[in-house]
Parts: sequence; C-alpha cells; structure tokens
Amino acid sequence: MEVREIASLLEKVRRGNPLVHNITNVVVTNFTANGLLALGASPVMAYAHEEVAEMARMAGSLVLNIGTLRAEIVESMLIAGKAANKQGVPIILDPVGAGATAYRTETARMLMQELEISIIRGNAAEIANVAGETWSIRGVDAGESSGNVFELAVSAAKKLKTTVVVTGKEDIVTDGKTAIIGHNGHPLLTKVTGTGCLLTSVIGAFAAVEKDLIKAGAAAVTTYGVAAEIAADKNAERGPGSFQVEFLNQLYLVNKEEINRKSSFDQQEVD
Ligand code: ATP
Ligand code: TZP
Ligand code: MG
Ligand code: MG
Repeated sequence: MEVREIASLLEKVRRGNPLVHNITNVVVTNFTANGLLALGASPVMAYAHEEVAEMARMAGSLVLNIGTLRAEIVESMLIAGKAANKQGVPIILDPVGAGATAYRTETARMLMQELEISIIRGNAAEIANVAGETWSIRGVDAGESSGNVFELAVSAAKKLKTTVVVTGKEDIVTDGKTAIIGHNGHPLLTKVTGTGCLLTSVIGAFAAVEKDLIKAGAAAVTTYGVAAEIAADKNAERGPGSFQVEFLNQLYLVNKEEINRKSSFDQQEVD
C-alpha cells in the first residue's frame, strides 16, 4: 500500500459520503455520529427489528458493536447482518468487552459464525478472546499481557477467516497473508471513551468505498491516527476534554499534505 492511496481513499469517503448503519452502544452513539460526520461519511443509528434489514440494505456498510448488548439488540444485529450479507454490504464487528463476560464472548463468536463479517476490530484482549486465546481484560479495556500482538492478529485472522484490526499503541491490519503495522496515534486517545468504537465505524466508512479490506483498514487507522496526532499537538497540556473536541475538528480538517507527511506504517507479507 502506498501513502498516496490513503489520502485518495479519504477523498473518496468525503466525495462519496457513504451511509454507515451503526448498531452500537449507548456510551458512544453521539460521538460516533459526530465523528463520522466530521470525516465526511453519513451516520445512521437504527435498531428496531421492523427496520434494520431495510436500513442495512441501503447502507454502504453495517457496523455491529456489542458494547452495551442485550438480547433484543443482538437479534437486531442478526436481522441486519443477514440482510447486509445478502446485499453484499460489508459488516464490521467491534466485540467490545469480549472476554470480560461469557455473554460478550459467546455473542461475538455467534455473530462471527452466523454472519459473514468483513472486518473485526478490537483491542488485543477482545480479539484474542473471540479467537479462543487467553488474554486478560478488565471491563472494556485491554489488560496487560506479554503476548505478541502481531502474532495474535495474524493467527486470529487465520482462525476467524476474516480481516482483523487489532489496535493499541500500534495497529495491526491483517487477513493472515498481508499485514500492515500502523504507527500513528496518540496516548490521549485512550483517555476518551469511544475512540475505539468510533474507529470501528470509521473503518466502516472506508470499507464502504474500498473493496480491498486491508487497504480500507490501513487507510482508516492511519487517517485516524494522524488526525489524533495533530489534535494532540494543538492541545498540548490541555487534557482529554479539549482533545476530544479538537480530534473531531481534525477528522474534518486533516488534508492530503498532512496525511502524506505524517503517515507511518510498514507492510509485511506473512507465510
Ligand atoms: P481499549 O478499550 O483497550 O482502549 P479501544 O477499543 O478503545 O480499546 P484502542 O486500542 O484504544 O481501542 O484504539 C483506539 C485508537 O487509539 C486507535 O487509533 C489506536 O491506534 C489508538 N491508541 C490506543 N493506544 C494508544 C497508544 N498507547 N498510543 C497511541 N495511540 C493509541
Ligand atoms: N462500556 C460499555 S461500552 C463502552 C463502555 C465504557 C465504550 C467503550 O468504548 P471504546 O471505544 O472501547 O473505548
Ligand atoms: Mg482505547
Ligand atoms: Mg473498544
């Protein structure tokens, strides 16, 4: 993947204004909608059994996020997911808190089984737990582990037969054959709730305009990380509150020159 492809995919999102259908959690709903709007996508949140299939069919992508799951919402995810699969609409899954409780782990695994998920995005603990590996997790935040995140991402992609994005200090995007290691981002992202969830929806926006899921995932994590770096620069010393606001500004403002100058990633073929 070339750096210039990232700016060009961002331009495609901004020009195409793809509709991203989110079935997400109650913590991050407003932040996700504002983040997608700032980026140039068109967010919609729709949950009712009566309408989710229709909404998913007209969307450019469907994002399923189990952050505050309950039975009725899980059923909505299955209805929307089946409609999306039938129509060829890519589905992005955020298995928030998988591993923290059996209900979350089992639901994430069931969604992987029942639906064709294009990309699963989570922290290392969540991805490990969905893939059946052990990794500590506390609530929705990744726990400490001495595990190798790159190896985890590759083995999870092979096991789950899908494109995996594992985020943290570095972001790994892999389908088990090709891997991109993204270095952009800022620690302040860990001090604002919903930055992982919004990233999953931003991946949805890129997947709506780019069929190559490695490229879509890498362009999303890099654009997001660069916007965070610029926001943190502008808000040096000011803390998470002003960072959150400036981050939304930078998702809107980040331009081709900044992406070309600041993007940092390595690509590796895996055997
Ligand atoms: P967690 O609940 O463990 O924080 P999450 O779902 O919020 O997980 P993150 O892994 O925090 O997701 O990823 C969200 C964004 O934050 C990504 O863009 C990622 O690159 C960035 N990020 C996370 N940790 C760091 C860090 N230490 N330094 C720089 N960027 C980071
Ligand atoms: N509790 C349930 S969902 C949620 C919390 C705090 C939001 C998690 O968001 P993110 O993006 O994983 O930080
Ligand atoms: Mg985080
Ligand atoms: Mg998360």
